[in-house]
Amino acid sequence: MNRTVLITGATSGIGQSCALQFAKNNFNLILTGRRIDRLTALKAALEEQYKSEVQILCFDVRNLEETKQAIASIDMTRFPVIDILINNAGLASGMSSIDEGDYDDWNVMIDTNVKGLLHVSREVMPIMKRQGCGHIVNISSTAAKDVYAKGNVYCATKHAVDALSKSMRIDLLPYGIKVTSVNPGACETEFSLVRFKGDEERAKAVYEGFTPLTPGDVADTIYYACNLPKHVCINDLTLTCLTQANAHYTIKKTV
Ligand code: NDP
Ligand code: 8X3
Repeated sequence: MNRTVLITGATSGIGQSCALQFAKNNFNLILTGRRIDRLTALKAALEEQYKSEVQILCFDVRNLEETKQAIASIDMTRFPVIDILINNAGLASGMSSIDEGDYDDWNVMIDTNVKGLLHVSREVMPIMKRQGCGHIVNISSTAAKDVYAKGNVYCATKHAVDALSKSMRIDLLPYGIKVTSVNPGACETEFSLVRFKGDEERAKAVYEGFTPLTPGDVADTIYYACNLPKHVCINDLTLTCLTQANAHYTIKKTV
């Protein structure tokens, strides 16, 4: 019987690469996001190319009612066990000094990265408890470990994800549920395009002069962490490209 992975934010970047990586390895997939056209196309492509069963759930993780309904609509006959939840949906919105921060940007980051992750987890954790097994992978960031100039609220949301991963690990320990925090550094996806609200030049400039992580690199690492022996759990895993030391120190080339 194939195992099942539920990936939030599968319409782009790291989430989409995870969908490919797990499908390639015969997982069944429950994929979420807000862009239905992308979800539909991804489902069709994966079902054609691989032997995976795919259910798509189109909802906004910020909306608790939508989240509850979406998780309740999982087809338990096709997906009787949710083996892995990858809490990946997230974003940065804007980049400004904290004294000039935009309230709407702050709300969207806090509501998505913190409350959205909590909404999905709160709906899935009881299912995993009933199963007596499960693995929750929270996609955090190097921004959970350090802060950088003008990253203030985004970094705070990822620090919160770090705290939630640690808390989940303690509270879920009796139920045999693994919790892993994966903390990538700069990775070229739609992340910067979203942060800079569609400004392609500004987004591209973020990755100029060095070789950032690819979403495939991050997906490989997540896949590795999800396929260890039953008694082994990676708690916390930080990965960066060769020229990044931490959230605020990246060089353009090695000597
Ligand atoms: P992308 O912008 O490429 O992907 C983000 C995904 O999140 C999309 O699928 C998007 O789907 C989904 N998403 C965003 N908001 C919502 C929402 N309200 N409801 C449901 N889904 C949502 O960025 P990345 O792949 O880079 O980001 C994935 C995660 O990785 C994020 O948590 C990010 O913070 C983290 N990260 C990224 C790094 C990077 O450098 N790229 C480094 C470290 C961590 P849709 O728009 O269809 O809803
Ligand atoms: C996303 C990467 O460097 O913008 O977490 O914080 S960074």
